[in-house]
Amino acid sequence: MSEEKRLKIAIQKSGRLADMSLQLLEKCGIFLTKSRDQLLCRAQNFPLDILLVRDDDIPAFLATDVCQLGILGQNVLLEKQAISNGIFSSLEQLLPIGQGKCRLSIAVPHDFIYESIASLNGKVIATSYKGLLGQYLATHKIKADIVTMEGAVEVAPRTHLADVICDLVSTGSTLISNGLVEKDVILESQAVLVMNQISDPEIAAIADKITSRIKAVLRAENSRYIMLNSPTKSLEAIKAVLPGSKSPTVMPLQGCDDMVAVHAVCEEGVFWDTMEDLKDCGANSILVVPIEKMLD
Ligand code: PRT
Ligand code: ZN
Repeated sequence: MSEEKRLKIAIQKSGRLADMSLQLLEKCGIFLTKSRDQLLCRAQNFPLDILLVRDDDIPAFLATDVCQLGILGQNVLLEKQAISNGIFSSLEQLLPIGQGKCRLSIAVPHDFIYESIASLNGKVIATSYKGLLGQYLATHKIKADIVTMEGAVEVAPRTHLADVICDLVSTGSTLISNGLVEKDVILESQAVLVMNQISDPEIAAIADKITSRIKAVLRAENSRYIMLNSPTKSLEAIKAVLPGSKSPTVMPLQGCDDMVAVHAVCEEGVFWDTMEDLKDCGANSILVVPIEKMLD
């Protein structure tokens, strides 16, 4: 009997994307058997193995077909593509996950006079992203020296290792506590699902299935189900206010000839402002509920 074919997906073992990646797979109905301390977890109910590794290693695992899918920051993927001569070019970003958002930015000390990117000419820039930074400087025709650091990039100006830095920023508090000011954003990044070309049709079918489950989970997470009662005459105004909803269901309300019930899936955020706008249009009994699963 031939062995069942299984797809391998690599996710970060520990760090900012680790819990999110595992939870995403669990929300796709995938349950793991082995403990997270191991390198490889096996899904019980899906032909999927999960490799728990450092995020920086995921592009190489993909490129060498050790795994076929991976979840990692765009910043890591694009940097690997920038510094290598084509070995990562077949890796494709399938979808943004909407988590791990950050930006790769140039930041300078308070007393550094930064008028434009040209102020970097002749300066020393510390970074862990020499590929992306190098491309950015070349595009803007800036000649600067790049000092590569693996971590603690933010201390480089204070220790006179560099004049300015290029590093990931999310809240900005690391920059502030190191007396640095963000000036230029080189890249807006977030976690992405990445795939390498798959030649085996059975593995490709598993990849399609997991990808469409991830898409469905992300779509459901970003969507809300709205229920409200509307005066019949206000229906068009109310439909115009419903965010990201294509064709709401409209039903009669028993005993109220001039009112209807409206149910809609809204694929955009439903904020208090939206609810207040709906109320101003004449809606009442407005209910907004989360959606657990969604498949077209
Ligand atoms: O061990 P392993 O190599 O797997 O992990 P790692 O230490 O390389 O990565 P990790 O877990 O720190 O980050 C994983 C991914 O999270 C990154 O590749 C980014 O895609 C994303 N991400 C999102 C961030 C940040 N936000 C972030 N703020 N990665 C790093 N930072 C660092 C940044 O380098 C700086 O030191 O946080 C500091 C700045 O944060 P703020 O909030 O003070 O601005
Ligand atoms: Zn890393």
